[in-house]
Amino acid sequence: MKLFYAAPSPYSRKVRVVAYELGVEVELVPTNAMALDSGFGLVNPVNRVPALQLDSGKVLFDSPLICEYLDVTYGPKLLPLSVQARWDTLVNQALGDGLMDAAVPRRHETLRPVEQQSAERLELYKRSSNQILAHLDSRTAQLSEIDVGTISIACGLSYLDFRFSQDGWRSLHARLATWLDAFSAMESMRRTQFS
Ligand SMILES: N[C@@H](CCC(=O)N[C@@H](CS)C(=O)NCC(=O)O)C(=O)O
Repeated sequence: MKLFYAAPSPYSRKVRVVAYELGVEVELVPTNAMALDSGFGLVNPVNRVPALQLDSGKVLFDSPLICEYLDVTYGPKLLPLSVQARWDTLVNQALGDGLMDAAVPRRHETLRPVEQQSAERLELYKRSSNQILAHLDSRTAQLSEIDVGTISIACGLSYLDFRFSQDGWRSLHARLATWLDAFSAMESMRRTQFS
């Protein structure tokens, strides 16, 4: 199996951590999805990383779908089978993805020339992050399992450290920061650090 990924992509990291926790070996294919001449659209028509190409040639994309495929095929381990726990895990995954969905476009916005940046957009991205951080901080005690949800949250928070440490989210949400530090000690997190 080939995983088309980017080292700074939090969605890619989520899938890599899930694969590691499941003991699945994937061939990593570094991919710059943003390059207009990459040809990556022939692999993934949505043109985003991560994308998982199975040995059959079939390509799966969108990180929640890839994580579900991996857990159904090599688990179950990271997506609970009982209905209530599964919903809780999927909600947590959506919260982690929500952090990424705000932080990744914010990063792209900040890379544009200053005079072309939208102050309103930047504010909206920050608001989304801040709301998710406050929500998670009040629920840190419930983040006790290692599953797709907590992996997504950890990757989303680490991405904030990677790109926006100047926000100082750690000092505002000390419980969540302590949780992330403990989670990040796992081998799967240490082996997939952003670069
Ligand atoms: N919902 C997608 C989001 C993936 C995504 O946005 N990936 C970014 C990199 S972090 C990307 O490939 N962007 C390229 C583009 O938008 O052209 C997922 O969960 O996999």
